[in-house]
Amino acid sequence: MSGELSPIDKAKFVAAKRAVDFVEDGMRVGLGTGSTAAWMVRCLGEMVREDGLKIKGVPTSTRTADLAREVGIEVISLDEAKWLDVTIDGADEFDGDLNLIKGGGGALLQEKIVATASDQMIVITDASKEVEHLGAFPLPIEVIPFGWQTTKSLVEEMLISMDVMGRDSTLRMNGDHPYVTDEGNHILDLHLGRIGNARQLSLVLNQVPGVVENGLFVDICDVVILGFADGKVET
Ligand code: ABF
Repeated sequence: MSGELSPIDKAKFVAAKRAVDFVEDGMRVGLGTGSTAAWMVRCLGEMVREDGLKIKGVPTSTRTADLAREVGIEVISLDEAKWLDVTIDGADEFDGDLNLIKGGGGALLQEKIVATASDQMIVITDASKEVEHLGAFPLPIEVIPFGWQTTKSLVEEMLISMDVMGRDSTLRMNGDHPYVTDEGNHILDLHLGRIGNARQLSLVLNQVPGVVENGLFVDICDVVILGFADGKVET
């Protein structure tokens, strides 16, 4: 499967390949979203088809659900699974405390729900995502469409009192139209530059009326698996 891959894709592939070693027969597995998670889904699909691995997959987006079915993984809903043995997903940033920024792929809401409903969350990524402080990557928050501009203003006002460097936010677009999540919501990307207290910011953001969830994953990730273009893996 790994054929002639670009260096970044090779790094993603080796991280994904290492992560699926944690998946055993009979497990209920949360399937992440993004290009790294897609490699993991393909690896699991190969194990299902060629080694007879018996798992049930709970996807974190419609695009992951489509890929999982395509590669032969039995897909069930989170309500059917009730609880998961492990979730494997990507990230946009991770810090030394394994706190994450996720949501670059627009799936943060389902990703956070699924990761939280798991015994273990494994992040698969590459060294470029490692940061000393979260925040250089714009923090995605999911907001309902009703009054989103008011929500945006309330969020920016709230940020004035928070330990962040920047306070601007932008509505994520999909071409000429606002991006729409699987749940029919919009995404605001917060250009914070540097986040001083991720735990506090995550709690306060979700108090703003209209905000559904934010892309800060605090105390959720258990292990980060780093892949490298030379085939090396670090956990
Ligand atoms: C997803 O993985 C998103 O939360 C995050 O933005 C993305 C990272 O994408 P990639 O693996 O393509 O770098 O879970």
